[in-house]
Amino acid sequence: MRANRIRHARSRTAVLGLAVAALAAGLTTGAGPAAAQPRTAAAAAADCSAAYRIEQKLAGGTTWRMCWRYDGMAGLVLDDITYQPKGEPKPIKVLDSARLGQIHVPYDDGKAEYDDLTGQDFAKDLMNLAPGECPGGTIKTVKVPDQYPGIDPNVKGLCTTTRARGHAYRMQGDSANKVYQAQGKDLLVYTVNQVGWYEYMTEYRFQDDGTINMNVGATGTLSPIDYDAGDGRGWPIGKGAKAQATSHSHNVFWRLDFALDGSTKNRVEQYDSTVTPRGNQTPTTKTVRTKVTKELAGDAKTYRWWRMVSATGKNKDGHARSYEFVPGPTTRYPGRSFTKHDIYFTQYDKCELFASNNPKCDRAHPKDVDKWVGGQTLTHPVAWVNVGFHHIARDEDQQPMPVHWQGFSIAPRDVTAMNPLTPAALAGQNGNYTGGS
Ligand SMILES: [Cu+2]
Repeated sequence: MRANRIRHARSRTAVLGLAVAALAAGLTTGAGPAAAQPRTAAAAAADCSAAYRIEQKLAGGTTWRMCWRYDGMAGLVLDDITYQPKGEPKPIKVLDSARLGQIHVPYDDGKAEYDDLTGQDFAKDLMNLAPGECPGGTIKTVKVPDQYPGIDPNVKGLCTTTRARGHAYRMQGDSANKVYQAQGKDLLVYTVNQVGWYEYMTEYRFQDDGTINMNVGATGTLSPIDYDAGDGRGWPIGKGAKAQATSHSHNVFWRLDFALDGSTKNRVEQYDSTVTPRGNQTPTTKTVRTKVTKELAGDAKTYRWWRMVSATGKNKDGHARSYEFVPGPTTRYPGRSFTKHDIYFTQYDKCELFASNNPKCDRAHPKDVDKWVGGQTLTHPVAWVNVGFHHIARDEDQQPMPVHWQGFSIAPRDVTAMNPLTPAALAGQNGNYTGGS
């Protein structure tokens, strides 16, 4: 514990020092701090021995399996994620890998801008978890790659546990007292990483119905060096008009490499619905599919959604398996070209790992995700999801700061022929089952 305090006190000082140095040099981006740090060696091949395997069978009969590893910049990476609901003879592959792609933090006064993953030691500052914050679960020891000398690289930092999420479904049966209901369970996998005064929770929740939720929560402490924004760029959090915490954005990117049914040759589809008013008659709504065959910078809007479709797998109804992107609330930051779009689909390139200030290419290559949308045909699409949160501090943010969450889900669409949690008594009710009665 003591070592940890020293370590984090040191890294906070380091962040502050570098930020000040960057300001003194007239820099307004995180490029300075990033350049000052050692580069991480290329990721080693995934080790999926027992210590790196996560397998959880949930109460509803669904089993999730995956491998975890820890990247020197991205932090927690989940590989080879499969979903096996009850009744499926073998695991159904969903993702080759799920990871954060960046946390970009620009301040409203224009004086600071950070790329937390590639420039601020996000991964190195993995936090030890107290037993009480992983109730009913297991805290695994993570070895942080390329840790600074003198700092213990082994951190009890990865929690895997299960959590209740309330109703999975409810349905009144034919007889008066028959209620079909089930309480849903999630497998929860998370880490906590400190950046400056913030602590970020990186959460993956795997539901027993096949949905995966990916969220980042920010908590910890408001940055105490930024308490002087009195010109509409901050909010007073001390007595009267004192201590104006500078507002800022947290723009979080996730990088998802799908491999539905074990193949990376997935197809991307966009759906748009148009509602047509008809005077006093009920309006009609028509939904149109657009195949996304080339790289895309996608803009969310109402009545628009995307899905990733398996090139090979079909469910028992003969429908192509897919996962649908379900957006969470977002405030899209228009200040940088890479944050201007909500989702990017790029052709797989092994050096494209971070959505901004990507340091992983050893060849001339653009640094930001928007520049990777260049008209290539998508034969192996990688999805980048961008969720922004504009943080205007409030009195309640101290102290500690309540967790504020941002994220999204991917939900199965036609992965199974019915609700994977369907009780046996209703298993025949697929399609037009009431037609004959
Ligand atoms: Cu914030």
